[in-house]
Amino acid sequence: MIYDLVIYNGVVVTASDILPPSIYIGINNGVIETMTTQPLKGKKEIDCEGAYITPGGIDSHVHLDQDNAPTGDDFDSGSKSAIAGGTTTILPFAIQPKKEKNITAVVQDYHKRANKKGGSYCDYGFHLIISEPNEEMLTEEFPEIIAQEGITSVKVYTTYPRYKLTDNQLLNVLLANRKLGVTTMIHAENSDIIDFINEQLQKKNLTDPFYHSISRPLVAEEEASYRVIALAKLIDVPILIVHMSSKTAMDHVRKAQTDNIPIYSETCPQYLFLTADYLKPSCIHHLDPHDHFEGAKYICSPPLRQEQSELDAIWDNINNGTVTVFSSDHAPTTYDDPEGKKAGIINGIPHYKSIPNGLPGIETRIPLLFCFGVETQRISPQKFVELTSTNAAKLYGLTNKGTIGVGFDGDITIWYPKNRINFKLTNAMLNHSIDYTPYEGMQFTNWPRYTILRGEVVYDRDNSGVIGSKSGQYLKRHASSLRGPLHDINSIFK
Ligand code: DUC
Ligand code: ZN
Ligand code: ZN
Repeated sequence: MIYDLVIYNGVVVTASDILPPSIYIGINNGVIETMTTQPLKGKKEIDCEGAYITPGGIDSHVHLDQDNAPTGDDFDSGSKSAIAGGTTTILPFAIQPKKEKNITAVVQDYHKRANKKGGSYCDYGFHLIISEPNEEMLTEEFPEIIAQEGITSVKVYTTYPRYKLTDNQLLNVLLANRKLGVTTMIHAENSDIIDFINEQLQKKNLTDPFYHSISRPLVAEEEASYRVIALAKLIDVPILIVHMSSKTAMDHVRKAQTDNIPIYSETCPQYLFLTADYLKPSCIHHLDPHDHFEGAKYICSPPLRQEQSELDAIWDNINNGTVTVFSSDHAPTTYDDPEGKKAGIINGIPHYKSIPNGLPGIETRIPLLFCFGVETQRISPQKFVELTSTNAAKLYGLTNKGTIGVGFDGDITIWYPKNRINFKLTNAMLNHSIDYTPYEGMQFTNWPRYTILRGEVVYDRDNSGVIGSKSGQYLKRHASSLRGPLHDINSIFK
């Protein structure tokens, strides 16, 4: 038997195991057909030279082709960048603008966006962002979308006038999602605290990029995280709190998990690797000492935190199991563009409130955690796989993805053998359409050598980089399998 692709002489890592290097992986028609110690023959064969083999990454929090980021990545550049960073599946958002009543139209619009330039380099699905829920949407339109489009997750916000829901609206969404088996992702920051601080800063004319981080203090995330956990507890429904950056907020999640309440947590590279110092005009990591606006490159929400101890606490919560998924929150904006980060310079004065929010990171997410987590032995290889792929597959119902096993899609990342490469990252090395990376100058000790999407080598770092075509498929998803049956619903909510 000749397989389409055979991968051998590498160390296969799953979320639970590290297999011996004697395993041969045989892939046919895009699916892993066998894993055996018997040597296999393939039309194409890859000798991994003893390096790690991990499941293709799943980046379950990505913003592409959004109206609020006209200089950001679209599906073309964003998915290419994903592939070059070892990610084979992405879950971007389809966003309901407040005035748009028809969410089916919203999803159709995002299908068009995904196919605008001929499709995606990697597989993809959509989460839906709901900014104005109503009874008909939740009980009639949404069940149809789940059935037809396989969209089994919804993101909602506790902040931003454009998106935020009241607690009452949130409860209605949670109840509907419980009945439908949909996972709710929540952006948890207290909107009134942020508005209040903004007013104080405004009065004092404190508008430099750094004040963005002052305007969104830890306590805003802590309070809102605690509150949404309480709301989820009331309905007994799974939620994922996205992009967590605070130790105390993580403590709330850990306590809830200990009490067997289905609360999940997401964190992102920026909350492990960058402090609020990057927002200051004097930051030594900025490229141009004469440009006092460079802090704008690091504006994201929740903001980068001041204290290294907060970042260390996120690492601790990765190792103790509180963190469920590690996503990029790739929400980029070009720096040097009047519609990009520089929209925050008005009449020559920086105004942090007008600076588009978000960082690029779809391509650097996996290499960062591999180099500074696995290779430094700060986390185990299995934890790396769990956070970058397996848990996202389970949480978001990607039943063919998330591990290396017979019957699963042949989505695979092959690394270099240890100590083979060592380089300083520059933005020119990346495939996104953004003019900077927050990780410029960091020393990387590894990078995906090959990315394989359903059995096809789509990225070969030493031979032309991204070589795949736009063969990414739209993925209809299933209900989350991360948690077993819920308790019986309280009769007053039936
Ligand atoms: N929330 C996100 O999820 N991404 C970018 C900005 C934000 O507030
Ligand atoms: Zn958010
Ligand atoms: Zn986001």
